[in-house]
Amino acid sequence: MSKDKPIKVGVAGVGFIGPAHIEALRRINIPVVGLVSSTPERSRQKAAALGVPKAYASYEEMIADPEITAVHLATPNYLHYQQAKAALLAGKHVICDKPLAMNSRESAELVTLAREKGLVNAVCFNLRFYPLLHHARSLIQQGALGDLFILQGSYLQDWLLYPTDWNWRLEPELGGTLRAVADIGSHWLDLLTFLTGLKVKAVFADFKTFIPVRKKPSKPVETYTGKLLTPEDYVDQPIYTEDYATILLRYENDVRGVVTVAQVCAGRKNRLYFEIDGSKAAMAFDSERPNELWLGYRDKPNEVLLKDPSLLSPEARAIASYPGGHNEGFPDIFKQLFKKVYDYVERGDYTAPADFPTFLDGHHEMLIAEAIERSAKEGRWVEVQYDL
Ligand code: SOE
Repeated sequence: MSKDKPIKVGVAGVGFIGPAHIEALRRINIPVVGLVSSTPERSRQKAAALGVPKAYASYEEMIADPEITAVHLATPNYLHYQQAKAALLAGKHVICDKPLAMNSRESAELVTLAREKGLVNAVCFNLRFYPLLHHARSLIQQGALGDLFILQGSYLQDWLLYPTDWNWRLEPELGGTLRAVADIGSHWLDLLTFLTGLKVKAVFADFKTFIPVRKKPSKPVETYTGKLLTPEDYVDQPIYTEDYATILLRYENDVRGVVTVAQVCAGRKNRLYFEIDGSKAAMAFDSERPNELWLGYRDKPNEVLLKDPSLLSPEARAIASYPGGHNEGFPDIFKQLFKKVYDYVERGDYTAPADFPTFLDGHHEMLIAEAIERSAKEGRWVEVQYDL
């Protein structure tokens, strides 16, 4: 693809997260010229509702459009591989939601293909882009915590607590054989590696499906909207994906970790929490309070740093849009991620290191996820083999 061609985006998938992509792109002046949904009719409805000029009848039609230079994939997981591959073959840059693929064979192929084609590739590990998390990374790099000992935390949600809660992520053919681990655990694992620079070396996992049979609604349900259904027209559906996982982690440098991910925790709406304990100090973060970073000390009072650009490292200040006391939220992290991606696209040197998560990060998460799945099945430590 010509590097001089103007950036024009096509979006596939407009359920819960596709519209968040569109809104974030508009805020950074990246034109979204078309979208595609599951049927031509739904594409037309969504394009009209979201004010997007073109409604494509099919994904193939979208990637055949010469006007489109970059494709955003906000579709169910099983489509990511085939859609990303087709877009790369058609010469488009690809920004894909996580998990990147259904398995590491697919994700490895996408990494290699994107490299061969010289195209920009990104995975939506958007959590990295809270300004305080870039600041946390700077603190760790400067040695503020000392030698790292423990990376611990959780990612908890409640939107799948009741047997009547339903979503495509529950179906292995659509979401993959891992659910909570791939859907939200991948965010936590990516984030902790981003913050510390440490890779996961080995895992030991315990899984549980607390709700082995769910009531599947006969009509389509979008992510999070299941809470609003009434108990009519349901069919019994056995569930084979995990509601809960606790994973022991061994990182590089002999650092230890543990994370719990679960989607059945009442009151936890979308709570990623971590604590990092080091030889000098500790830090903690809760994504439901993303403008606060806790810093723990033994010999002086603990601190809570409230986001204020004037108090942040240059890397963090660069992704803060608003002054102190004006909160950055979920839509802002997509904006900051996409800003980095499209600045990189515009700079035009695609051999330069990327300052955003790429397909390689997505592939590494697939490798870790597969080790976790094997560990849970076999009840033993499993090493993660990084092949790329
Ligand atoms: C659903 O669990 C979900 O939308 C995830 O798929 C997202 O990645 C996360 O940001 C919020 O929850």
